[in-house]
Amino acid sequence: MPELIRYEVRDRVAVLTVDNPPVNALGPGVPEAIEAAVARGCADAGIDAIVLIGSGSTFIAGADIRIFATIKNREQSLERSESIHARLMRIEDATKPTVAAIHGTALGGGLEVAMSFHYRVMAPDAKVGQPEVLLGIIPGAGGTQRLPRLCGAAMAIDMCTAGKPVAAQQALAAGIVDQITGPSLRDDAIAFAQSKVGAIRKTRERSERIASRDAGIAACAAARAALAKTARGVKAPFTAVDAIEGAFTLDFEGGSLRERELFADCVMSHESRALRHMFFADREAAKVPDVPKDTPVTKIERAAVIGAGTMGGGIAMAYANAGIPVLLKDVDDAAVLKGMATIRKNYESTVAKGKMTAEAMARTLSLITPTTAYDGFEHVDIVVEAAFEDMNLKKQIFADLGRITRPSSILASNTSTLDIDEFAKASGRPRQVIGHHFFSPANVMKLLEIVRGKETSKEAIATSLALAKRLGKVGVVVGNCFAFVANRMLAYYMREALLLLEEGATVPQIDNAMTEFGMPVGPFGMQDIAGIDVGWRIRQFLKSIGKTRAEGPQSAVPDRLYEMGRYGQKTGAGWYKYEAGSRNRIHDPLVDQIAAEEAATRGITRRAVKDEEIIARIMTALANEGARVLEEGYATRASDIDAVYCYGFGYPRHVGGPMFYADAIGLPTVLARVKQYREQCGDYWQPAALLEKLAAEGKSFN
Ligand code: 3H9
Repeated sequence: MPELIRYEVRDRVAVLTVDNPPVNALGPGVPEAIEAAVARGCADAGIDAIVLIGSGSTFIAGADIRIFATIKNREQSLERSESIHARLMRIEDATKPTVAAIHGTALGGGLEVAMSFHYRVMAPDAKVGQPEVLLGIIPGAGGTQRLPRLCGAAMAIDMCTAGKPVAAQQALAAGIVDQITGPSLRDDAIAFAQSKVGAIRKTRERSERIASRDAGIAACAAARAALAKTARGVKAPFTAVDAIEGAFTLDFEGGSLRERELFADCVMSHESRALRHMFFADREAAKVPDVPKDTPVTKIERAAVIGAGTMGGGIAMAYANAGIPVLLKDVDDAAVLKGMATIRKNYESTVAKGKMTAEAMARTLSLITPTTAYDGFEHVDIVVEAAFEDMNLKKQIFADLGRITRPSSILASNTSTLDIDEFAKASGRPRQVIGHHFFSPANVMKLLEIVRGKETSKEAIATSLALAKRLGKVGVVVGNCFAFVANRMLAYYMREALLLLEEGATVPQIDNAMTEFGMPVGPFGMQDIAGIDVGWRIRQFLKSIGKTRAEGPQSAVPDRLYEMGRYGQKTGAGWYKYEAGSRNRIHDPLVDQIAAEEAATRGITRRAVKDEEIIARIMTALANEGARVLEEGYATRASDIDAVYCYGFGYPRHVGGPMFYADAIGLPTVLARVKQYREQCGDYWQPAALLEKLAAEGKSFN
């Protein structure tokens, strides 16, 4: 068994090094080992003080998240938290001063351990945080009680409800840590510990920041009111506030007990199961079975984007935001200047919102160089093509790129519908060609669908995954099927929404049902933003090659809107009406009338449709198509599909993605629904073979 804690002595200070790679999580044995090492230091006459430090890249990243899945019920959760609570009390009762020395991140249980030490010092680039809400839980080892004692109600609430880590300067100013160290954290922590010999200070006994009960209660009330607007559909942030309130209304023991009870409620919730699933889904997505971890990766130092339209501009911003210089090429000055003006406007609006400084904007903008020629393309490590969806145009571009760029450059396409292998052939360098499908707005949406062609090299895939992380995105590798995974599934989501509309639901009813479910915007509101003309163009292209977006009846309602010039928000009308200059969606009975006419043409008797049916049908369509994607091998695992849908279209992470949601309902139920809809709606509902197989075997997708 490797040692989880190393115990060394330097100048009468015991240095305890946690060694539990990769992130020193508090897995089985780690809290016990910390307690034992602290006790050893206290018992050792040759020791005056104790320092706890992490090995590798970080201090302690919190509890081992996998452990939560082993908690069977509330009682077991209470037992386990009581045990860690008692352990941290014993650590805090150390008879010699203890110092936590933080580098990397002290998160969740990691910060809780640090707060049970008498002092904390941190490296200038380290961060501390209580990110538990992002996992649907709250701090469960005294965080909601010790943190307010260090930094007061407002900051504790902020940290525990938003989950965002705070940087060293802010942590020092707030009183969470006592010193920011110089270049040697270890040496400085030892010196700091020596300066505290004889000075024991227990966080749980500190009262200055929680002295005003009324102020604490008022801060909690204000936080609840603010969360009611921002934290829709999730419970954990509210629960964190309830727990923090206990720091102001109860003594330490009472507040800690309340925290443990609230933690137990959270850890058993669907919200927590779903968010924990998504935590691992994000990371699993980076693992591609036939692309080993040690596959060589090209460091992307310079990039180029072709096409300065909405997507190309957004992609250039994503690169610039990551500090990568990027050439932005379009056919003429007018196009490229228009693209640059939009980019500038986007940054200006970020600055106006206070989310970026003017200097940072100038610095970032200076990384984007507009051009109308291929000059400089010979120096770039990657080109992302984001031209119009036209096969011949794109093939020409890839042929040019194959000639102009260095043999090692990656040639990526942002196509959403076209065959990557055709571009690969045209380039003459198929191993370097790959799909990089961004989602609009490309500088914001977190998904990067990485599409591997027949001959794409492992190096190109590994480089794309590393690049996605650098761009702040979740990269998911998918196969080269029509529309890839995200848009292929979206087609089924939209098909069902359109058919429900013809059957008698209204546009606002369907949109509201889906936003109540947790989507940021309903299917029709989303199309009004994206442009009904965009969908029309894709349908025309598909018609020309004898395809449809999704199997099943094709509603004619979107074409009727297109023919009326109703393209969505940009034309003041689409699925909704809009008043001049406003994005407020207004229900338009004319759309109901068109839907009724099309229903009559298809012989459908309209009826009242319940919200539950809307959600169930749309979710079943997604899961069934997701199962087909899996059985055809276009996604590696179900959780990749969950990541795709969450990060590409804003599917609520706290629900866990469409495949996780199906697992939660139970695959036999999902299968029964498919069969029921086949009876009710027609033979276009056919269960995926994988769904039938897994349901019969009592298994799940994930
Ligand atoms: C908690 O503490 C509750 C307490 O209140 C109660 C205490 C009793 N557990 O992200 P990376 C794995 S709740 C298990 O790619 P980075 C991760 O899956 C916890 N595994 O690295 C990955 O594995 P693989 C509160 C973990 O450098 C590998 O480590 N804490 C954990 O980009 C590398 O991860 C958090 O929520 C974990 N806690 O980022 C912190 N953390 O290689 C969650 C990571 O097999 N963690 N792994 O795919 C993070 O935010 C980031 O991992 C961190 C490093 C910033 C630490």
